[in-house]
Amino acid sequence: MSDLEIVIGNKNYSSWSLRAWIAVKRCAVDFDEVMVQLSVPGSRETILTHSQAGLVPILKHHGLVIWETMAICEYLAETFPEAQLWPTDKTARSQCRAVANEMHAGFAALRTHMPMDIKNHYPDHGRGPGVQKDIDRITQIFVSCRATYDQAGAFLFGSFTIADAMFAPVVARFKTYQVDLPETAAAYCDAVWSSPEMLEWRAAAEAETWVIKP
Ligand SMILES: N[C@@H](CCC(=O)N[C@@H](CS)C(=O)NCC(=O)O)C(=O)O
Repeated sequence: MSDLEIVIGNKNYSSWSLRAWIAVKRCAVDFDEVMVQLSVPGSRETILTHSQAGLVPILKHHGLVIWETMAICEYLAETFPEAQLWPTDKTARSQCRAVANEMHAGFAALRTHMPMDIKNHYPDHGRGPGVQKDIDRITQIFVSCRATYDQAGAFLFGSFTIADAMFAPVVARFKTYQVDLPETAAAYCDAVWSSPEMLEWRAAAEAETWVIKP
């Protein structure tokens, strides 16, 4: 049993859980995982036994309970600095924080009309009002970050950061709903999609049998 525990929802569907989980994985420390099956009778009551906010993900460490994905990511970055979850360079860090927070606070149309559903493929679905505008802005972020940090590695700011954790479920949505992207943005999505952590999460999502109807 580890002193670090993450409470998450179904891996096929819970986009916020994926963000926090992938950040924990990048810290390369032992942790326990508790899964709460979402959208079944009793889900909310079970989550409430872990956190009064009633949402996953939740991180627990030495008796401390942290809810909200960005707070979890910030705590991980402070507790495990060797993981370099934020870029070390101040300029890059400011931009990384900006895009990570933009994701956390925005893109409601994309989140509404293209819910994460990792193991399925819906090429003709999800193009609801406002979705293309969100896709365009996200594409702009991907292309601009890759243009700036191309030499430093395959992720938005070179090596993997909290920004990549925040956009990991967006990459999954782009795969499920077959969103056409310019070459550099598509290459970035492939880098996230085929990263070891994402492969592990995807395999677990594929193995789940629960179905949540939109
Ligand atoms: N603002 C929260 C959002 C978390 C959230 O909405 N989690 C969803 C799952 S992805 C949830 O717990 N839903 C409760 C439920 O489906 O019962 C965060 O950043 O962590």
